[in-house]
Amino acid sequence: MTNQDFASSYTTMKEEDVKAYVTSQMRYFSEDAELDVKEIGDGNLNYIFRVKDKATDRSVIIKQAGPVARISDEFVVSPDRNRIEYDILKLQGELAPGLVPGVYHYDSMMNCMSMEDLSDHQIMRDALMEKKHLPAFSDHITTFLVKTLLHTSDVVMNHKEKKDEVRSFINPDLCEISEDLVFTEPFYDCPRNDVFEGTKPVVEQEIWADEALKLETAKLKFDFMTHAQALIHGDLHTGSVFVQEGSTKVIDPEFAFYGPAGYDVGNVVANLMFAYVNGSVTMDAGTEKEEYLAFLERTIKEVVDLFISKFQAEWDSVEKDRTATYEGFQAYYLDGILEDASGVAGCELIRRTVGIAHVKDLTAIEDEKARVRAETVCLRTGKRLVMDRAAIKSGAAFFDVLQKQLSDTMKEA
Ligand code: SR1
Ligand code: MG
Repeated sequence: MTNQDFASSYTTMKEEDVKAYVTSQMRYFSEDAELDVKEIGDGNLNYIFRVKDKATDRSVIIKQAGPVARISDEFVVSPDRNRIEYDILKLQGELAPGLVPGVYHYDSMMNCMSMEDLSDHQIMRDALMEKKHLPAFSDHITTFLVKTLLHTSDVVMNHKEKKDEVRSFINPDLCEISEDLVFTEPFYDCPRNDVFEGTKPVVEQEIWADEALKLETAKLKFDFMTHAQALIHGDLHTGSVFVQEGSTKVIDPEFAFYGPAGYDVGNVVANLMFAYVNGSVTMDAGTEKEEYLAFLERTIKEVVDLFISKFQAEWDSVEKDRTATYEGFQAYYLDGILEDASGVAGCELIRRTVGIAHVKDLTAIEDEKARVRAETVCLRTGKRLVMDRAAIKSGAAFFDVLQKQLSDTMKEA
């Protein structure tokens, strides 16, 4: 492609096009630079290219949104998600410095953006599959959550400016995916679901036949669609986090929109639970297993408890809407976030087990019986987190739900 082509018409780029794009259009590298370009994306939606100058090792990431999802043409998704991702990464970088990658430019014609290369980091889900301990994660992620969720809310923001932000981050296609994949399809025998054969009886009896559970998921879905509380990441699972010793970077906020703050907190907790369940059924008994599970237990509890204490401290230190200072309002507001977090964690545990978009923590379990046990624990924990969400208000309370379902299910085996 010529420079002119990049400026006047969209094309889904291949590695060769990216080489031309970064030199002639972006002018990030000189024309004679010897570049190594690799498509490294393994997500469900986009194309990610790493471009590296062989001589200097200088590198950049180009992320391009196509008109349909990578996982399936069935999902027609507006490329505007790339603009949303660029804008929110800039904002999150200001609110939570050092906890997101740096972004360099956005191109509305090619629906692509460039950003910092985090090759020295590893995707957190992969690190957890390798049973690595990440002791800094709970502190980093709770700072990210508190700063991004509280400071984009009506508690702190000028209400008119906040409404402008709500408009700017309207994200109908990506929200539709979550409405369908998280809150709707996993709770009935939807053709798009992908249920592991051995787990099917549990899904049929304990999820699809449970009318009370379905009612609660409907409430959570309508809350997701109508509660424009804060600018949420919208897909904060462990595949959306890069880690390195002492460093955490939250990536991929293309599902961002103004929604319930508890959605992000719940997703983090649920995905730590997947790692815990994986470790429980795949690791041999011994010190390594005990220490790894103890690290995860501590992390699950700290994510909730540090979120609560940092949220309270931040709330107390910032200038707020007058009515938000009334006695009891902070507790009411935080209670609502925790209740949503529990409900969403529950839906995430169920949807990643039953729906189209799985997690490696479950699918990589080779032993069929162990996988069924792990999936059963996730389904039952998810159900309790949804049903009992009004009473789950601490890290210990979240973890207790998981531990009880794990021990009850293991006894059945
Ligand atoms: C069609 S996209 C499927 C899933 O991948 C993303 O990471 C989101 O979690 C979405 O639900
Ligand atoms: Mg993603």
